[in-house]
Amino acid sequence: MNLNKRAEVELIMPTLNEEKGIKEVFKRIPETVGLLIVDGNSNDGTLEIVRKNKQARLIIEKRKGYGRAYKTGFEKTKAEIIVTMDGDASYPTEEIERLVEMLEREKLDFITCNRFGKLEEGSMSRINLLGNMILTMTANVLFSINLKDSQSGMWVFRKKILKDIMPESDGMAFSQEIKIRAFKKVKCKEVPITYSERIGRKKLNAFRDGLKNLMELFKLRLKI
Ligand SMILES: Nc1nc2c(ncn2[C@@H]2O[C@H](COP(=O)(O)OP(=O)(O)OP(=O)(O)O)[C@@H](O)[C@H]2O)c(=O)[nH]1
Ligand SMILES: [Mg+2]
Repeated sequence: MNLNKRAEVELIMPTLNEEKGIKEVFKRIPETVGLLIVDGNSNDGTLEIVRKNKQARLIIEKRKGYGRAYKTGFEKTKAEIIVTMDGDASYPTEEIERLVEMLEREKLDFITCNRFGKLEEGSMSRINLLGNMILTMTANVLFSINLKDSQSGMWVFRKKILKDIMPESDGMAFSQEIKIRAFKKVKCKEVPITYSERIGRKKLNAFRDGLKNLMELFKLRLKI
């Protein structure tokens, strides 16, 4: 696939106070990829850093939530292929082009990246590991799917499928919901990647957010 036309592939990244992470991510994004930052009105140096980056378009989405940020980003992109990842440098930007090519070559609609492919030291605490296992197993049982990582934030997919798989959640549960809907409706693949320790301060509370995601799984089961 020719990735020279920037508009074709856009990396959409939600950020909330990620000044340290985003600096690192910016150094590693391939030039062929468009970049859309959906910022939750950060009060550290994130906005300044994004505004200085010529490759990046910036949207400020004041409404709270990871899912809300993606909904806004998905509405605003004109790209045919969307790539997502956190702004904390934990995901492998160098894999973007290979994954887009895989999407095209294998005529897939949606790729989700499995962080357990190669989990670098320090990238996931034991409580997060356990939480991930429980959430992924529950999702697999409830929805008859076979994911290895239901919480990964790196996806590569065709924009045109959004009408069939758009999640309702505004929060962190957006991530599991988009995968569940995708695996039920379109041609999907889960691909192992390397996952690194995040740069910058952790904001999630593993226990509270994990439990919330678990409840959301049961609620979603009643809907689809
Ligand atoms: N715009 C926006 N971005 C958000 C919001 N909440 C989180 N984010 C961003 O969404 C991405 C995912 O959040 P993280 O805190 O990294 O979640 P996580 O990967 O499960 O947790 P870590 O293990 O700490 O990295 C990061 O780039 C955050 O900055 C929000 O309310 N609005
Ligand atoms: Mg993260």
